[in-house]
Amino acid sequence: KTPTDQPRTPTRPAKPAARRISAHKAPAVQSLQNHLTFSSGKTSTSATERDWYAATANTIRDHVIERWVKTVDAYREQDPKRVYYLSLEFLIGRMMSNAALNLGIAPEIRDGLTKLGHSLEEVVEKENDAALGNGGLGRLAACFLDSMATMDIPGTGYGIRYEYGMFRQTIEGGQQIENPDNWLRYGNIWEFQRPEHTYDVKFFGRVVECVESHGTEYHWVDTEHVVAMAYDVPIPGYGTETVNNLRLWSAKAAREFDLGHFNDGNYEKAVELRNDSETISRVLYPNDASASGRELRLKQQYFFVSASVQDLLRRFLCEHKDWNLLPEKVAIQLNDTHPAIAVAEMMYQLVDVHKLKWDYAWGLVVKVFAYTNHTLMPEALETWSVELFGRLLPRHLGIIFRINHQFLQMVNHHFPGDTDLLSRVSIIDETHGRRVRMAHLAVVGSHTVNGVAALHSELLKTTLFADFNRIYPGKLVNVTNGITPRRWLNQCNPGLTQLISSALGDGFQKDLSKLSSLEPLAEDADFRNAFRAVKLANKQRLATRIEKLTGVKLNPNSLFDVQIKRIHEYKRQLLNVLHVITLYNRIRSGQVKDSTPRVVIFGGKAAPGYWMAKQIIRLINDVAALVNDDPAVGDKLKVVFYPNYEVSAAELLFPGSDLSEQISTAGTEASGTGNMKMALNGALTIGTLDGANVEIKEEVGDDNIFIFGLTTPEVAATKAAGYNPWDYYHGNAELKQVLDMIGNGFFSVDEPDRYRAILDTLLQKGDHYLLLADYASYVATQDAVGALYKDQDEWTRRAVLNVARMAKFSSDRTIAEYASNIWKVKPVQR
Ligand code: B1H
Repeated sequence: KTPTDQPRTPTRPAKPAARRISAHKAPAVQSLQNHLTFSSGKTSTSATERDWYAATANTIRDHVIERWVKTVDAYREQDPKRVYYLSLEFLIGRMMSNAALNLGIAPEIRDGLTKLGHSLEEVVEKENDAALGNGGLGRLAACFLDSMATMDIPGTGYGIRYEYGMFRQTIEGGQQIENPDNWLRYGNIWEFQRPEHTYDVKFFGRVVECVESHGTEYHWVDTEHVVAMAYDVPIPGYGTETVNNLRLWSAKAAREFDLGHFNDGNYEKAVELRNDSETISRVLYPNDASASGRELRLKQQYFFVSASVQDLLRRFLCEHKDWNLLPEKVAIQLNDTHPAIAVAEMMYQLVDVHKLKWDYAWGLVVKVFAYTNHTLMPEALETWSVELFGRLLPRHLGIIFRINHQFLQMVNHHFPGDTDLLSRVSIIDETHGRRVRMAHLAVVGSHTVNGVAALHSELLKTTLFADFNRIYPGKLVNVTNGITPRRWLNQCNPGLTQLISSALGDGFQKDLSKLSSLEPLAEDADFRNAFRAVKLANKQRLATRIEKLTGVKLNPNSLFDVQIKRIHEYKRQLLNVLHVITLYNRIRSGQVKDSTPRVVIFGGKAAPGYWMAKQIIRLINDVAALVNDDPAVGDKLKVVFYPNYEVSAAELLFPGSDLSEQISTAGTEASGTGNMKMALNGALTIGTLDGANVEIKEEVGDDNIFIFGLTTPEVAATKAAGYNPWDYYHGNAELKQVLDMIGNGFFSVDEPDRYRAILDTLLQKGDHYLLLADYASYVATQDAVGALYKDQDEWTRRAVLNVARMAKFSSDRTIAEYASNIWKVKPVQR
């Protein structure tokens, strides 16, 4: 007899009763109407589109909450090892469609809305992106949350609930204007305020040494306090009951903080100071891959780290008494050095607050932490002046000094007399004023340090962390980045998803290796036609949006050549522009009779203080204005700058791309993840042997990717040999013509000198990113791209093979590697 044959005797009557009113039993229509009435206080006649969004989101949220509370219970009962992902950025984007997809209720929600006379597509547009990140690093954190939940790994994200996320970009007169991202204006259905989870975070003050019989105690006194209040965001996994938690901290003024002034009768001063402390979580710093160095940024870092460490230790202590268990129950991943101060905070909590012995505490700390490095760019390596650090966090500076002292003693023991080595690896840089090197703190405080693609990890071992690789052999490893196929295939590309499902069935969403079964279909003409039709429809959809946003009308049969990412010199959007102008000149001079019609699309934000990046945006727009209006060019070439590139825009742009531009100078892009999203959506890559492009090439095969340019060793050799950009300028007539046009004001007739500085960085200032050295190779490769595109059948065959060979780049694979090699955490069986 199976258990189901037994008559059911309800042992706990409360449970079945609760089930009867459970949300997921109610049909979608009923629930939508209920929420419209009882959550928004509207009727279908008074409801706005935003009210319908709220009703839809609330309906989906009910299903999420049911699983969320059960997940919390399951974790409490099973007491598994947990992983805490500390990140100053979580670039989540919209949550509603993703939740519906992951829960498997998208069809019934769509249906319900249709019955009520609305469309899911319209309603979705009412949701603001949660843009709590700059670019790849923040989006990676969001993909990791999705994968951890999908794989039933007990993972929690910790970050900041920025009141303003990434600025919204508008283009005025060709130039970037930054507008505040007031994303919480109409409330946020996806967050739950947790006033019961608040922590005091201390700043400033001084340290008092007390010599006791058992040793010296340090008391951090006269501090200023800020309260961190938790806001929880549910993270539903795909095809599982698991819903994990993202806990974001918001700064609130501490009560005693203003009471002093209040009692003095200075009410206004009290309110003013409130404002000051709440500034900490006001806004995301919009600098991708560069450190800001501002005091408020260090405050943000310590604020969220301290709250998170207090919170996870509280949870640990609720369930355990034995500190020896800490490394068996807790793994903490540092997303770059931004949360690296957690190493010092954990020592502070263990030694000063919980009174553990220093050496014992340190042994625990190193077993708990691991650190991911995301960049070799020198301007992104965080250091803080000892003066600022000591003023803001005097006790933590003392702790770091002691960590450093013991570390340097150990190094000196193993490499006696190598004083250069000691000064190179010291956590305190004594050569540029005294500065705290956060990367060194992170390496010393972690058991494992990883790079984010094979090439990047090798470069870490041989360059940035070469000394550490000698001191700690085996500590440096690689974990190649990945992307979640739920958002970046299923959600953003329903056409391709349906085509794949009809060929292979479902299942690839949770096991991307299933895509390999598409390989034989690359040889199937019917499948290729269907694949091409999907791509065309996606391009049509994109073209419609672009016309609405920019007024530029596109021919969807053109080759859509797309570069979307943050604007940075190392990413070389400017090299792309040089190619665009080359094409323009060829068309104008009638050199090519039947060139492949191209649409070159750029998208991305420049850091507000990064003048050169902003110049590049302006140049793109100036070139676009000229090219798009030139009747001699017509459909042969169009140039578009897509404004306000963000996650929701990416979801439209990746599926509508034919050609993926991944053209950074070799050795500069740690990984890239847009490269993976493009290929997964059936674009071919034109790229350098940089970051994860190297591994994409390995997977798709040399024939199915366009590789050009200098390799990393060649870049080094070229520079070592005394690179002279003028040689390339004089040696290539097309290049010279393009550069002269930029420099002489061809694209800025009203201000001929506008792009003088761009020209100067290339010719006078040494062309640091070797655009001129790679130009000829890039243009020749682009010619091959254009030629292949004429053979639509062959192009499509290769595009299908790209999709079929993307299994490696699922973030599920990435998370599986972190889980087994670094975190030692297992899925929770339910
Ligand atoms: C990446 C950053 C970054 N690397 C500092 N470094 C920041 C550094 O606000 N800050 O101070 C913000 C971001 N972001 C990117 O990480 C790499 O450039 C990409 O190549 C990589 O794919 C991505 C994820 O690993």
